[in-house]
Amino acid sequence: MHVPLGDAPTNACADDSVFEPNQTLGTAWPTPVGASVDSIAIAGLAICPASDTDHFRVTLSTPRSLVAIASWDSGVPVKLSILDSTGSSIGDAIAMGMHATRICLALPAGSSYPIVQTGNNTTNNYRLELALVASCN
Ligand SMILES: [Ca+2]
Repeated sequence: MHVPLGDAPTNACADDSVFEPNQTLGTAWPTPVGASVDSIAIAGLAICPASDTDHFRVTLSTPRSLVAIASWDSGVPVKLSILDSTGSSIGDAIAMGMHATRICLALPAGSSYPIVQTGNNTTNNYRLELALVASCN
């Protein structure tokens, strides 16, 4: 969703309109991970407005393990989860230090959806890293 200037909160939200709208599974931003690359790092993302939830899609031709890390410079933590193709959560990231949260999960072939939100009615900017790895062990 592109937020009109008049509705923007007072802190500066990064402009991630190139990835928006991505509020739903159906509008999830299709990452190249699993297709043309094994990893990607995206900066300049924002949970903004506070009700924002960002969906990203990873589509695999064979089962792979995925590391997903969301990180931020200051402010409230963001929450990172991975949804399956039906929209059910299959894993939640856990804190990695004060300014990042991480999950490694074995994914099936097909589409899975890393999602990011704050979940506490606040905004924040963040970065997202996704990387296919040999194993989570
Ligand atoms: Ca966003």
